[in-house]
Amino acid sequence: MPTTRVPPILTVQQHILQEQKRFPGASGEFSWLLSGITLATKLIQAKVRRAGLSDILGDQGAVNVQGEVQQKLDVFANEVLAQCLSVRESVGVLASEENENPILVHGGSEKANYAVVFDPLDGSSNIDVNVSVGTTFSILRRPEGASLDDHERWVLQPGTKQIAAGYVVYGSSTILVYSVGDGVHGFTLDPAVGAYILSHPNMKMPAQGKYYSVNEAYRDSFPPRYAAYIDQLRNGGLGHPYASRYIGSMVADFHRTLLKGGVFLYPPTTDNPAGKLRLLYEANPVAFLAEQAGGLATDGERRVLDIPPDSIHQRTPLVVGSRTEMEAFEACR
Ligand code: AHM
Ligand code: MG
Repeated sequence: MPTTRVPPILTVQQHILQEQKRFPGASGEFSWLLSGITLATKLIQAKVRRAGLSDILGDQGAVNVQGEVQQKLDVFANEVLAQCLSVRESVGVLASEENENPILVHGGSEKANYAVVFDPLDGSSNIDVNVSVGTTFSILRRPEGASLDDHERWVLQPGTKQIAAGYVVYGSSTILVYSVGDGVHGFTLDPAVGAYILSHPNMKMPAQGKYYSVNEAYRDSFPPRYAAYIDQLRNGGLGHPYASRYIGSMVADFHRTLLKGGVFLYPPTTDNPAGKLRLLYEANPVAFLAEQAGGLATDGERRVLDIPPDSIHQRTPLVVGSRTEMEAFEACR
């Protein structure tokens, strides 16, 4: 009698338990912490999927710390992540794009060892038009000797200190991509069973791609180096003329760059001389994943992961992508 074979299934929870062996003595707390993120992103994606059917589209009528209008979904995503993470005892500090100051959780429990920094819903301008948005996160260990109420110190660490980072794209499917510094792994949410299943093990960015990704409308206000670089990409200087793709959600633009290669840029502009993207919860997770996948990330002058942060919502220019495109950018001065 023929038997039905079930292909091997690895959920993100099982994967995290395996990866946790890299943290001797972590005794389940790290996987419990990450399960807070997976639960929250499942709740967020459920809301995103039904956005047009419930009263969740549009702005909240408030402005966040960046001076940006908060969308209702921004606020929902922020609250869900804060709730799911603040019941994990190992989490001491949370910092979010949507909150001016870091939040101390558990009133400062001695058992708390980690800070989680996140952008709950990246690509807000795309929410109302049914285009991909995402969540980015970065996990940092409590620095040696940092007191429980010195929460800025927990968070203001360079990207090299991230012990895990990742993102979720709420796109045509929901994909979670994360790394604990041992390669990059992608999990697709199976909506029928509500579990993230390993679909992209050990992701590697191709050494060269076909696309560059930048908001070219601002080109006249980029420093001259960026315009020269884009010209080089367009005119075949790297072996072939590049095409362009720009979604306007960093997570989605980066996800394509990770899978297909190429380069994503958010340069300094006249309106945003330090770039628009935030170092701690946007550029750092993406730079960590890019390097883990064989790519590179720079602010134009320095490796992104080496930038010492001086404020929680600090912005940075970002150029991230495949080796060939990044080496060409370095050479373009
Ligand atoms: P957000 O976190 O408020 O959504 O802003 C970040 C987003 C990125 O996802 C995207 O790369 C960028 O803003 C797009 O900005 P622009 O419209 O200036 O191209
Ligand atoms: Mg955002």
